[in-house]
Amino acid sequence: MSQEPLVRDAEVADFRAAVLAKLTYAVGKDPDHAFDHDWFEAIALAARDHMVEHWMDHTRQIYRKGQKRVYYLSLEFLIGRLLYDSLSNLGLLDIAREALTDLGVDLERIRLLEPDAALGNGGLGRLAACFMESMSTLGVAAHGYGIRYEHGLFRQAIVDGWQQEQTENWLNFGNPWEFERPEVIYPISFGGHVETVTDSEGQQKQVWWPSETVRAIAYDTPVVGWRGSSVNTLRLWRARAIEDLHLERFNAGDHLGAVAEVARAESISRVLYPADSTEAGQELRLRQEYFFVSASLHDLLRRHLNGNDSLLNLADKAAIQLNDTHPSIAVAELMRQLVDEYGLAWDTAWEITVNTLAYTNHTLLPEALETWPVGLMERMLPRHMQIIYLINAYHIDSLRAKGQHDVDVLRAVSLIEEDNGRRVRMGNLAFLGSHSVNGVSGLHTQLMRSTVFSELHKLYPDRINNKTNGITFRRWLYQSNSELTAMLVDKLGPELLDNPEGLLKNLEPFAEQPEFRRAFAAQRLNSKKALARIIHERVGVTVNPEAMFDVQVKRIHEYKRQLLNLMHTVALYQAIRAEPETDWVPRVKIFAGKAAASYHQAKLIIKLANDIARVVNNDPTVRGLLKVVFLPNYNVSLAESIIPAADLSEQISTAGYEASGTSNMKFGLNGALTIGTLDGANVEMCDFLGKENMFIFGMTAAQVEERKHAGGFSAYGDVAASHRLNDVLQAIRGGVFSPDDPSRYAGLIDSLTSYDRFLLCADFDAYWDAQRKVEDTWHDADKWWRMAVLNTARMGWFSSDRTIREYAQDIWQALE
Ligand code: 26V
Repeated sequence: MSQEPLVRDAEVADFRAAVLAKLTYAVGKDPDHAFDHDWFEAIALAARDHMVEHWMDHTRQIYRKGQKRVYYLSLEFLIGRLLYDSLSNLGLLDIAREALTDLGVDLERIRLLEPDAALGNGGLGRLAACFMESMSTLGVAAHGYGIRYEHGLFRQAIVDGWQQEQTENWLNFGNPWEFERPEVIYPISFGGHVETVTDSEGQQKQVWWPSETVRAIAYDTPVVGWRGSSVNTLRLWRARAIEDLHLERFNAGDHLGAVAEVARAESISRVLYPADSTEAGQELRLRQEYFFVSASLHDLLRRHLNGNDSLLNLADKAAIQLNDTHPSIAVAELMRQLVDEYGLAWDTAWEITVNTLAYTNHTLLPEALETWPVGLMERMLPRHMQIIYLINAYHIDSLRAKGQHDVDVLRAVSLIEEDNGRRVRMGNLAFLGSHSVNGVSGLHTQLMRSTVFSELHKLYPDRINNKTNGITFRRWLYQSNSELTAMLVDKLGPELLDNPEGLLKNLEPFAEQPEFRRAFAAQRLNSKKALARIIHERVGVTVNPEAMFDVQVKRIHEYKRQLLNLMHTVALYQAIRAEPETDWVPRVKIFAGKAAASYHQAKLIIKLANDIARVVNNDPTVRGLLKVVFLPNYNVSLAESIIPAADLSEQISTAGYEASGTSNMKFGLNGALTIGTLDGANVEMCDFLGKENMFIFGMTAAQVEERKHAGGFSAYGDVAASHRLNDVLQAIRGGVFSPDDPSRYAGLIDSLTSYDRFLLCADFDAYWDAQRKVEDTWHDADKWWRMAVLNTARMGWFSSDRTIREYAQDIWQALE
């Protein structure tokens, strides 16, 4: 952006003055005695002031126009740091850098002091954060609603190769981005019983007499879009007890009892559930879900009534998107508020509910589909359980009325699961209570139609639709890879920054220019050197930045098949030892990711990665041709350092299991080549990039399904047919990597051969062959870098701006 030098000087001076004023009057420090953290706070507050101006303008505008609002309900927002995000979107990054240099403060160093806001587990939470940024960029009048967890996702330490979970404390030094709203407060109730009463007009009503009430208090964080265009709000709820202290009990001498109730109430927003899709939640999880849903619905209905005379037009003015089933109790809660609190008739309320709500599904894994025991629901939310029974009864009656008497069909579409103890199926509830049900990639949406929701899909054939995920290019390119961004702007013009979806493809011809390819490779080398320094600092391993960086970073899960990658690592290790003279491609295998605390198999895989790393990295015959690194505590900030430095992106889930994946897109955008299965959004990536620009291998989802039906999970056949696979399994099983405990992996390998649920053995040879193609390509540098440039050039469609535009047009009807 060219700018008059004088104007720019004035902006730099203004920002410097603003930071100094914040340091003095808000932080209470003298510049000569300020710590780095004081500077961070002062800079953040100065940046926040800029946002607030836009925020108020924007909010006033939405009110004035009566613009339709979008509410994104999500139990997770995996935000990361906000300093560069805010400065960059406000166009203040260079100005701030210069202003601070004048003060002798290094912005790069200060930026590292900000803790990640890790209010999410993985893909689903990060998607919510990307969507918030895109909604602001596109001017969608959006509000994110969630929980202000005091502790985000646990910190992962690696001790003797094992994962250890440590408490995360992101709020320890305060949070300069948020505004506490002590006046925005709602009572949220639990438990008790429901009574049928007859009102003065002889109408029967249900009255809920809860046994427990807590308060939800709002905390608002402004979310600024690209170029500061519009600023939306992320409103997170904190739980507080009704009374800070039970005084009667305290006075009676029961000092612990007096605070126990407070602790019980406030535990609701104490900590993020650290499980991903492996563990059903418990009672506290349901309390969290209901707590934030109830507060958010109260808040948005109140806002609606501020600008409208009635709730009858709610669906015209508000769209509520449910991020997975976690907020799906919203179906019953919206009905309850409309019927019990606002006195609407059931049918009217139902029509409003369905027209307002929409549901996104993020996983088909059966163990991840939420169900709640009927007994628990009856105890915690008795009125909601009644409402759910009523919804179910009307639904089943209407099907019978249409002639549907097939018990299998009726059982499949029921809200109550009968065979496994009686449980409420939250997926079916979300489906019935929404006008739109979407998947997050083409394949995933297809599988929703043919598997979990097949019967409901037959009844409502127009309801399921696809919205392939995307990522915000502001964070995942401009901020995390400013060097590459500068190169792209240099070739394609500054307009690129405002329209990467349209203009990135203009990079294609540069793939043919040797000089540009060299520059592209040289830039990658810079990022790799920076990552090599981080690796050395964090795990003490020296890696060669000229080697191929082969990266798999994501939650550790059996279906994501980090173990398959480790098996390849072992095969490669054995091959190098067997033929040390061959012209091997030097490689660094980089792994990172957290395992759910109770997911033993995933934790064992982390230990195996560390065991293999120790053996391989210290074997002199390998001569550094292969290094293995497990980087601890994967989070958004670490991802920002790793992704620009990757040559090869591993996206190797069993086909049919990864709903979309989004790191695949981040890597592709930054010019890494993908080795992957035809799963999730890899399929769409293949469509856009061309098959010849990816390394696709392995069984397709259809083949996986076929093998499943043939009962084919035994891997004895695969092992017998492959010497290489056999050698790998023998080595791991026999303790080559665990001499201190030779049988550590016997169980893991035995279960893999007898019941290979995720088909690692079945895909092993194909994966090995694909890895050889990767090496052949790497040897041909021209070819490699041509492909890399084309990856960046063709990723424009994967912008979350495109995704949000599709939601806004097809589901929300919310584009101006
Ligand atoms: C489930 C549970 C259940 C118990 C308690 C905590 C908890 C937390 C999260 C989940 C569901 C995880 C689902 C998820 O993250 N899916 C991912 O969504 C991404 C965005 O759509 C997608 O790219 C990934 O493929 C998909 O795995």
